Amino acid sequence: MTGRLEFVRGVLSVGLMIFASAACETSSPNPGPPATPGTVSVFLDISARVASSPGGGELGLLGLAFHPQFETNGYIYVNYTTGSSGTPRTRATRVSRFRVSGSNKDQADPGSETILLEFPQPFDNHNGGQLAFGPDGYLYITTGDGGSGGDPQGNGQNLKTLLGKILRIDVNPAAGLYGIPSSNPFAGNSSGFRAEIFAYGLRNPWRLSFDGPTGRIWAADVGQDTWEEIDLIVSGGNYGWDCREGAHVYVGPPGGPSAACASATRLIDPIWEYSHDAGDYSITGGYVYRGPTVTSLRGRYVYADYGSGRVWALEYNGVDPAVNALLVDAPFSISSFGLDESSELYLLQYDSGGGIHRLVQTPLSSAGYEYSLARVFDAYSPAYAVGLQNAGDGTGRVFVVEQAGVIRVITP
Ligand SMILES: [Ca+2]
Repeated sequence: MTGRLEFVRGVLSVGLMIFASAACETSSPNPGPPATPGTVSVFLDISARVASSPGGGELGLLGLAFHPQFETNGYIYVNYTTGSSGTPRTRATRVSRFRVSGSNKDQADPGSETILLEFPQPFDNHNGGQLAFGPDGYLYITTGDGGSGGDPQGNGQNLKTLLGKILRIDVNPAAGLYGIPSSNPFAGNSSGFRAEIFAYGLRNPWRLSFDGPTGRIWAADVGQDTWEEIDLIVSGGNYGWDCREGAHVYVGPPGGPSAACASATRLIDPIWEYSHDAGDYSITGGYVYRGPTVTSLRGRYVYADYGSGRVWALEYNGVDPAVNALLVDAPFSISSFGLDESSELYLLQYDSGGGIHRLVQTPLSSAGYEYSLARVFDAYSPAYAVGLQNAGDGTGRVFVVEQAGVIRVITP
């Protein structure tokens, strides 16, 4: 469907497992983050410069990352869309750095913006938006293919554009705004390829995460009309779009594979894909669980479908085919996942009065576990939240990204 926004609110589904009833919320069988509100305050408000479409659109403040040395330098990085879709069209993605206000680590200075990257968005959908520092200290940025449907500009396979990629930059350059890591796959090329590119052939990689113990980079790439996929990202990898959707040859509609697909080789298939046949239609990438409370999920990649609200865990040992398990079927859209400093995993309910939830495991009398969701920080109903991060500075705070352009800090 041309112009279909997959980042739209889906049909609410009925909870499959015992779901966050009041009793369940207050009598969690696991220790973990309290269901207390914490203190919530505005960390950064840049809504006046963010072009946003909360309530189903894909524009907005989409990503946040803390500099690995945030505790000493106070730097944060954000990814947002700006500009207008009118004539002339000025819609663009920005990746910017901000700094905290003086010594106040509970507030960023809106006047401290330094734009590192800005590039035009030919259509309003597919803006990627993930920012994350890797264990290598470099900043990874996911970008969408520019939008519409079927990648009409062929951006995914075009190494001369930043669209449809995973980028990697050095935010601590000797000179300039950012540097190109010398180990980037196209560093120093003489073909006109963008040296920021780390991997390509992506459609709309809505969330990417690192798993420390295995060193793997996990990305969830939203599909066109048929297949949602999970990729393990490697340097220089071509993940197929728009030659393939998932592990399948892409023929459209709309459009079809771009001309570059005729000579594209070594396409990397996802390690997992699922179809739209059962009501799912837009993958929300998560994290490999390494937290303290949901012990049965340790080492498994937890992710969801935005549209159906279903949450799964994928087990992958690097050799055998991945094994997938349904955990819960939430009665709301799930926009993103996040971690606190203890690596506890949260998921974000996407609506005007959203919630922050975590997974709870309950042992079954026979064997195994069943899973439910428990709402936490429950005095705060984040409007259209799309991200949750910790600062890694030992304070225990978490920061919630609201799509309209506000970041709030929760001090437990
Ligand atoms: Ca792919």
